[in-house]
Amino acid sequence: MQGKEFIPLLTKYPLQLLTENTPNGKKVQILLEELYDIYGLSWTTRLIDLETDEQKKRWFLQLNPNGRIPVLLDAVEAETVVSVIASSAILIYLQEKYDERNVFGFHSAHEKSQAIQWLFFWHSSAPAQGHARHFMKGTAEPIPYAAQYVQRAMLRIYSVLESHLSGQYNGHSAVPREYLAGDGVGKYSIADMGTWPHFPHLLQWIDRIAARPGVRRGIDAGKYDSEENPGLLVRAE
Ligand SMILES: N[C@@H](CCC(=O)N[C@@H](CS)C(=O)NCC(=O)O)C(=O)O
Repeated sequence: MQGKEFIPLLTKYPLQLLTENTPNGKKVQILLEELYDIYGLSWTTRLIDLETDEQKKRWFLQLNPNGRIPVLLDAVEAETVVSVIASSAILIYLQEKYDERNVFGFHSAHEKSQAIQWLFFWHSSAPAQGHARHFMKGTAEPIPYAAQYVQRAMLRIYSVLESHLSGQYNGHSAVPREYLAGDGVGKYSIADMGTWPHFPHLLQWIDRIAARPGVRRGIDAGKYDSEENPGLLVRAE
Protein backbone atom coordinates (compact mmCIF):
# COMPACT_ATOMS: atom_id res chain seq x y z
CA MET A 1 0.00 0.00 0.00
CA GLN A 2 1.23 3.46 -0.86
CA GLY A 3 0.23 6.04 1.72
CA LYS A 4 -0.60 9.47 0.30
CA GLU A 5 -2.73 11.53 2.64
CA PHE A 6 -0.40 11.30 5.61
CA ILE A 7 -0.68 13.04 8.91
CA PRO A 8 2.62 15.01 9.21
CA LEU A 9 3.41 13.33 12.52
CA LEU A 10 3.59 9.99 10.75
CA THR A 11 6.13 10.99 8.13
CA LYS A 12 8.56 12.40 10.65
CA TYR A 13 10.50 9.19 11.30
CA PRO A 14 11.82 6.78 8.67
CA LEU A 15 10.67 3.53 10.30
CA GLN A 16 7.67 3.37 12.59
CA LEU A 17 5.66 0.63 14.18
CA LEU A 18 2.05 1.23 15.16
CA THR A 19 1.37 -1.44 17.70
CA GLU A 20 -0.04 -2.65 21.00
CA ASN A 21 1.32 -5.47 23.13
CA THR A 22 -0.97 -8.17 21.70
CA PRO A 23 0.20 -11.41 20.02
CA ASN A 24 0.17 -9.84 16.54
CA GLY A 25 1.93 -6.73 17.81
CA LYS A 26 4.47 -8.74 19.79
CA LYS A 27 5.76 -10.74 16.85
CA VAL A 28 6.81 -7.59 14.99
CA GLN A 29 8.14 -5.99 18.19
CA ILE A 30 10.28 -9.11 18.69
CA LEU A 31 11.76 -9.00 15.17
CA LEU A 32 12.57 -5.29 15.49
CA GLU A 33 14.32 -5.94 18.82
CA GLU A 34 16.22 -8.88 17.29
CA LEU A 35 17.29 -6.66 14.37
CA TYR A 36 18.44 -4.06 16.87
CA ASP A 37 20.66 -6.64 18.57
CA ILE A 38 22.25 -7.74 15.31
CA TYR A 39 22.34 -4.56 13.20
CA GLY A 40 21.51 -1.74 15.62
CA LEU A 41 18.30 -1.06 13.67
CA SER A 42 16.35 1.90 15.01
CA TRP A 43 12.65 2.66 14.70
CA THR A 44 9.95 4.64 16.44
CA THR A 45 7.18 2.86 18.32
CA ARG A 46 3.67 4.33 18.43
CA LEU A 47 1.15 2.66 20.67
CA ILE A 48 -2.45 2.41 19.55
CA ASP A 49 -5.18 2.35 22.19
CA LEU A 50 -7.39 -0.52 21.08
CA GLU A 51 -9.82 0.14 23.95
CA THR A 52 -10.80 3.48 22.46
CA ASP A 53 -10.80 2.10 18.90
CA GLU A 54 -8.06 4.41 17.66
CA GLN A 55 -7.45 1.74 15.01
CA LYS A 56 -10.91 2.39 13.52
CA LYS A 57 -10.35 6.10 12.96
CA ARG A 58 -9.95 7.57 9.51
CA TRP A 59 -6.24 8.37 9.85
CA PHE A 60 -5.52 4.76 10.81
CA LEU A 61 -7.79 3.25 8.15
CA GLN A 62 -5.85 5.20 5.53
CA LEU A 63 -2.82 3.21 6.62
CA ASN A 64 -4.63 -0.07 7.18
CA PRO A 65 -8.22 -0.44 5.89
CA ASN A 66 -8.44 -3.57 8.07
CA GLY A 67 -8.40 -1.31 11.14
CA ARG A 68 -6.00 -3.49 13.10
CA ILE A 69 -2.53 -3.35 14.50
CA PRO A 70 0.30 -3.88 13.76
CA VAL A 71 1.17 -1.49 10.93
CA LEU A 72 4.70 -0.71 9.82
CA LEU A 73 5.50 2.60 8.13
CA ASP A 74 8.72 2.75 6.16
CA ALA A 75 9.99 5.86 4.38
CA VAL A 76 11.46 4.26 1.28
CA GLU A 77 12.24 7.49 -0.57
CA ALA A 78 12.09 11.16 0.28
CA GLU A 79 8.36 11.53 -0.38
CA THR A 80 7.23 7.95 -0.23
CA VAL A 81 6.13 6.21 2.92
CA VAL A 82 5.09 2.62 2.57
CA SER A 83 2.51 1.15 4.89
CA VAL A 84 2.88 -2.57 5.50
CA ILE A 85 -0.04 -4.42 7.08
CA ALA A 86 -0.70 -7.99 8.31
CA SER A 87 1.82 -9.16 10.88
CA SER A 88 3.30 -12.02 8.83
CA ALA A 89 3.75 -9.75 5.81
CA ILE A 90 5.49 -7.22 8.07
CA LEU A 91 7.85 -9.94 9.31
CA ILE A 92 8.72 -10.94 5.74
CA TYR A 93 9.20 -7.31 4.70
CA LEU A 94 11.46 -6.47 7.65
CA GLN A 95 13.47 -9.64 7.30
CA GLU A 96 14.01 -9.18 3.56
CA LYS A 97 14.88 -5.52 3.83
CA TYR A 98 16.77 -5.18 7.12
CA ASP A 99 18.29 -8.61 7.76
CA GLU A 100 20.95 -8.61 5.03
CA ARG A 101 22.80 -11.56 6.53
CA ASN A 102 19.63 -13.66 6.78
CA VAL A 103 20.14 -14.24 10.49
CA PHE A 104 16.36 -14.65 10.91
CA GLY A 105 15.68 -15.93 7.41
CA PHE A 106 17.27 -18.34 4.97
CA HIS A 107 19.51 -18.26 1.92
CA SER A 108 18.17 -21.32 0.12
CA ALA A 109 14.83 -21.10 -1.67
CA HIS A 110 13.44 -24.24 -0.06
CA GLU A 111 14.25 -23.16 3.51
CA LYS A 112 12.96 -19.67 2.83
CA SER A 113 9.78 -21.28 1.59
CA GLN A 114 9.58 -23.39 4.77
CA ALA A 115 9.59 -20.20 6.84
CA ILE A 116 6.84 -18.72 4.67
CA GLN A 117 4.85 -21.96 4.79
CA TRP A 118 4.82 -21.98 8.60
CA LEU A 119 4.09 -18.26 8.74
CA PHE A 120 1.11 -18.87 6.42
CA PHE A 121 0.07 -21.91 8.41
CA TRP A 122 -0.19 -19.96 11.63
CA HIS A 123 -1.47 -16.76 10.01
CA SER A 124 -4.42 -18.68 8.56
CA SER A 125 -4.95 -20.67 11.77
CA ALA A 126 -4.72 -17.86 14.32
CA PRO A 127 -8.27 -16.52 13.76
CA ALA A 128 -9.60 -19.94 14.79
CA GLN A 129 -8.15 -19.24 18.24
CA GLY A 130 -10.38 -16.14 18.50
CA HIS A 131 -13.39 -18.09 17.24
CA ALA A 132 -12.71 -20.81 19.79
CA ARG A 133 -12.53 -18.26 22.61
CA HIS A 134 -15.78 -16.68 21.44
CA PHE A 135 -17.85 -19.84 21.09
CA MET A 136 -16.43 -21.51 24.17
CA LYS A 137 -16.80 -18.54 26.50
CA GLY A 138 -18.10 -15.40 24.84
CA THR A 139 -21.68 -16.19 23.76
CA ALA A 140 -24.58 -15.07 25.95
CA GLU A 141 -26.20 -18.51 25.57
CA PRO A 142 -23.99 -21.60 25.21
CA ILE A 143 -23.98 -23.04 21.67
CA PRO A 144 -22.60 -26.56 22.29
CA TYR A 145 -22.26 -27.58 18.63
CA ALA A 146 -20.28 -24.45 17.74
CA ALA A 147 -18.16 -24.69 20.90
CA GLN A 148 -17.27 -28.29 20.13
CA TYR A 149 -16.59 -27.51 16.48
CA VAL A 150 -14.14 -24.67 17.17
CA GLN A 151 -12.47 -26.62 19.97
CA ARG A 152 -11.84 -29.56 17.62
CA ALA A 153 -10.52 -27.20 14.95
CA MET A 154 -8.08 -25.65 17.43
CA LEU A 155 -6.90 -29.01 18.77
CA ARG A 156 -6.25 -30.15 15.21
CA ILE A 157 -4.17 -27.04 14.52
CA TYR A 158 -2.13 -27.53 17.72
CA SER A 159 -1.59 -31.17 16.82
CA VAL A 160 -0.15 -30.14 13.44
CA LEU A 161 2.43 -27.95 15.22
CA GLU A 162 3.14 -30.68 17.75
CA SER A 163 3.68 -33.37 15.12
CA HIS A 164 5.81 -31.06 12.98
CA LEU A 165 8.04 -30.23 15.96
CA SER A 166 8.17 -33.85 17.08
CA GLY A 167 9.86 -34.76 13.79
CA GLN A 168 7.69 -37.87 13.58
CA TYR A 169 7.17 -37.49 9.85
CA ASN A 170 10.83 -36.78 9.09
CA GLY A 171 11.44 -40.26 7.75
CA HIS A 172 13.76 -42.61 9.60
CA SER A 173 15.55 -40.06 11.73
CA ALA A 174 12.43 -38.74 13.55
CA VAL A 175 14.65 -36.16 15.28
CA PRO A 176 12.56 -33.54 17.08
CA ARG A 177 12.82 -30.09 15.57
CA GLU A 178 13.98 -27.12 17.63
CA TYR A 179 12.43 -24.53 15.32
CA LEU A 180 9.60 -24.47 12.80
CA ALA A 181 11.61 -23.85 9.63
CA GLY A 182 14.99 -24.84 8.26
CA ASP A 183 16.76 -28.09 7.51
CA GLY A 184 17.59 -30.55 10.27
CA VAL A 185 16.39 -29.33 13.64
CA GLY A 186 15.62 -25.96 12.05
CA LYS A 187 16.82 -22.44 12.79
CA TYR A 188 15.23 -19.65 14.84
CA SER A 189 13.50 -17.50 12.23
CA ILE A 190 10.54 -15.26 11.47
CA ALA A 191 8.39 -18.42 11.38
CA ASP A 192 8.95 -18.91 15.13
CA MET A 193 8.47 -15.22 15.88
CA GLY A 194 5.16 -15.30 13.99
CA THR A 195 3.81 -18.23 16.00
CA TRP A 196 5.30 -18.14 19.49
CA PRO A 197 3.50 -15.04 20.88
CA HIS A 198 0.11 -16.74 20.48
CA PHE A 199 0.85 -19.27 23.22
CA PRO A 200 1.68 -17.19 26.32
CA HIS A 201 -0.16 -19.29 28.88
CA LEU A 202 0.65 -22.61 27.32
CA LEU A 203 4.35 -21.70 27.23
CA GLN A 204 4.43 -20.49 30.81
CA TRP A 205 2.70 -23.67 31.89
CA ILE A 206 5.19 -25.83 29.96
CA ASP A 207 8.17 -23.93 31.44
CA ARG A 208 6.71 -23.98 34.96
CA ILE A 209 6.15 -27.73 34.91
CA ALA A 210 9.43 -28.47 33.14
CA ALA A 211 11.42 -26.53 35.76
CA ARG A 212 10.32 -28.82 38.63
CA PRO A 213 13.13 -31.15 39.79
CA GLY A 214 10.67 -34.05 40.10
CA VAL A 215 9.55 -33.48 36.51
CA ARG A 216 13.15 -33.33 35.27
CA ARG A 217 13.89 -36.63 37.02
CA GLY A 218 10.52 -38.11 36.05
CA ILE A 219 11.25 -37.70 32.33
CA ASP A 220 14.99 -38.41 32.52
CA ALA A 221 15.90 -40.77 29.68
CA GLY A 222 18.97 -41.85 31.69
CA LYS A 223 16.59 -43.33 34.26
CA TYR A 224 13.50 -44.33 32.34
CA ASP A 225 14.46 -45.02 28.73
CA SER A 226 14.74 -48.70 27.90
CA GLU A 227 17.50 -48.08 25.35
CA GLU A 228 19.66 -46.43 27.97
CA ASN A 229 18.64 -48.80 30.72
CA PRO A 230 18.14 -52.20 29.10
CA GLY A 231 18.83 -53.80 32.49
CA LEU A 232 15.50 -52.51 33.77
CA LEU A 233 13.49 -54.16 30.99
CA VAL A 234 11.01 -56.79 32.04
CA ARG A 235 10.50 -59.61 29.59
CA ALA A 236 8.23 -62.59 29.86
CA GLU A 237 10.17 -65.82 29.32
N1 LIG B 1 -4.26 -10.63 10.37
C1 LIG B 1 -3.91 -9.45 11.12
C2 LIG B 1 -4.64 -9.47 12.44
C3 LIG B 1 -4.31 -8.30 13.30
C4 LIG B 1 -5.14 -8.29 14.57
O1 LIG B 1 -6.04 -9.14 14.76
N2 LIG B 1 -4.86 -7.33 15.44
C5 LIG B 1 -5.61 -7.19 16.66
C6 LIG B 1 -4.68 -7.17 17.86
S1 LIG B 1 -3.80 -8.74 18.00
C7 LIG B 1 -6.35 -5.86 16.63
O2 LIG B 1 -5.87 -4.88 16.12
N3 LIG B 1 -7.55 -5.85 17.23
C8 LIG B 1 -8.36 -4.69 17.33
C9 LIG B 1 -9.54 -4.70 16.40
O3 LIG B 1 -9.81 -5.75 15.77
O4 LIG B 1 -10.17 -3.67 16.28
C10 LIG B 1 -2.39 -9.42 11.35
O5 LIG B 1 -1.79 -10.50 11.36
O6 LIG B 1 -1.81 -8.34 11.47
